[in-house]
Amino acid sequence: PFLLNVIDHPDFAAGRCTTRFIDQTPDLFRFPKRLDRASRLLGFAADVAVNGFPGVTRPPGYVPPPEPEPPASPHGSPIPEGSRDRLKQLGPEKFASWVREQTQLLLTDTTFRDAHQSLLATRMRTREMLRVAESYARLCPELFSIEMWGGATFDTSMRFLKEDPWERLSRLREAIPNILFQMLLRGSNAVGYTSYPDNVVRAFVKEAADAGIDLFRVFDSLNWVPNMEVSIEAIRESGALCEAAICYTGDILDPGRTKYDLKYYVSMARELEKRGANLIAIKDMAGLCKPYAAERLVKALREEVGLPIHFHTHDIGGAQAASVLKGAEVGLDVADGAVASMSALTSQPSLNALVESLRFTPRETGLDPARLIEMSRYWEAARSLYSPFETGQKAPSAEVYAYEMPGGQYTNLYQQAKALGLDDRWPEVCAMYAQVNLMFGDIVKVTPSSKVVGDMALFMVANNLAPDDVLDESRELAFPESVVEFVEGRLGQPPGGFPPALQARILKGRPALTDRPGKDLPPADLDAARAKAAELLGHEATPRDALSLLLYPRVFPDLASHLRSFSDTSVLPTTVFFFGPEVGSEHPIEIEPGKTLIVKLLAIGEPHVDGTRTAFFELNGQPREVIVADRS
Ligand code: 3PY
Ligand code: ZN
Repeated sequence: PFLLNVIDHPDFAAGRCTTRFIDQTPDLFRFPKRLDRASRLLGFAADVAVNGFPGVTRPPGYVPPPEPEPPASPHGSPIPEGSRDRLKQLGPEKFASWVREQTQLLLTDTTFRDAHQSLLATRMRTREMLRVAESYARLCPELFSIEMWGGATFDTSMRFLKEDPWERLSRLREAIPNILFQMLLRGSNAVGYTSYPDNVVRAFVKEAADAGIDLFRVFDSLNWVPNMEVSIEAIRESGALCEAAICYTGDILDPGRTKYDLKYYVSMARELEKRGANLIAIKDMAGLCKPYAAERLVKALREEVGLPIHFHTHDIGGAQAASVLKGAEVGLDVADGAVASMSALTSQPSLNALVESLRFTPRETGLDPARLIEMSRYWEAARSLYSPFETGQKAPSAEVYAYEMPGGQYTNLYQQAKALGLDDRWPEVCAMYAQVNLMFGDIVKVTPSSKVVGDMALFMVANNLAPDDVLDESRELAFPESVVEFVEGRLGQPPGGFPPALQARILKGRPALTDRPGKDLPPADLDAARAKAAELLGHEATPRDALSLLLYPRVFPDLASHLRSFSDTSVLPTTVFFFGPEVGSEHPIEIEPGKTLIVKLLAIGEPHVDGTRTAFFELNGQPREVIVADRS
């Protein structure tokens, strides 16, 4: 291969080579990977069997559960028409009018995204989603939408699950052609934690719509509408539905909290309507919109805005199904729920309970409770595969109203606190979270602004600082990077601006942005990113790969390297992926349609002197040995 590399090299072919050509042309030594897919998969399986999966502890006495069986659906029969067919027939505006005028409470299923993001640290693999996808298409065509992408899933797929998020989208799309697909977009933060150049946000929206997203729920983590404008425009251009969100914080019923009152939310919704939204979402990420507040808010929004209202909440405190129902009484158009076995606590209220609650009432949902029970059984079995990621939370939180911490953050921040040795001071961290919010001027807390509040709370508890100490000029404090960027305006502007004393103290006289951060970011070079992605992947890259790299410049190279070393490991059953194959059990692994490998791990040898071990496999009945470095 070396000689061929030389002869095929464009510089050599063009005669541009000197005697130092070989020394100076390192890519001559990049040879095509010789290992076939089976060997690479065995390499991965052996590595996990010997070293474990990074960050995952096998629970004591763990017996791998069987793969879940999807509900039986009339396979091969025509797929019934659903909301997506209606959108195609009507287009976004007329579709939105239909939503507003019809009488059912329409329902979104969040099980594929927010439910596992909130309950299982976003660890659900595409495999469990694909297994049940066809059943959804046939058994739940009455759903308004399936939320299945965006939020933290993009990051986690690549960083942790070693999957291409685009692949999840397109494969699910193929299996569920009839129901709207919905994603959560963080405005100018796209599916990341920082501001991206406008051309990246635009290209991302276009690709996501092409790959199958029908409805984008877009929000800004400070409710700053200018930060949503590029996304809103790009979504409208793509032909998808634009659902612009108002993030709910505070308590509109509390006369003592006037910053986020009913008027504030109504005027924000009006502004979003003016800017071209097709629907308005109430995004209640911390489950603070209690039943009577939901009633008042939905009623006002329905009266003051001409768009359908879609309510998203987290059942952290335990009262949120009541909020949905109170909203439904005053004209709420769409609500989010998660299938029962993936609902409640930090997740959404139970879809099954909402459907049952509205049976035989004017807002009946049209979904079949018996079919939803079957879905719940499926997800219950799927969830059991992810037991290492369960938080152990057993009951609703009584503290959520005091701390206003979003559902998805609670467990994350706890892990961060634990890593700093602050887990025994957790109540202090929570109380500090609430104090930091006030120090920051009472802000909306949702990714990424919630992370800033959390980082500051940890910083203050770890350094035994009270809010007054933070403002004390005589103290030399190295504030967390995220906090400095926040007061610099790199996430945008909070309502009412930054508290001037705090901003001056942290920036030490440096100027802050007052405009959209994206406005001054130079456009990203999409072609260069694609070329770089190709180099990392070792084969041609798509514009989607380029976006993955631009959004996650440190994560994508690791994913690419994983794919080169081990091939696409999303084909492995979940228990094999996280824990390696059990000795003696046989695993059929379909690496492509119609091509299945039968893998059986026979034994793992004792360590050799060089620190490696041999894993003895049977592959399709033939013995195979794999040498792995033992790093355990
Ligand atoms: C996300 O941005 O991931 C969220 O779920 C915010 O609530
Ligand atoms: Zn949510």
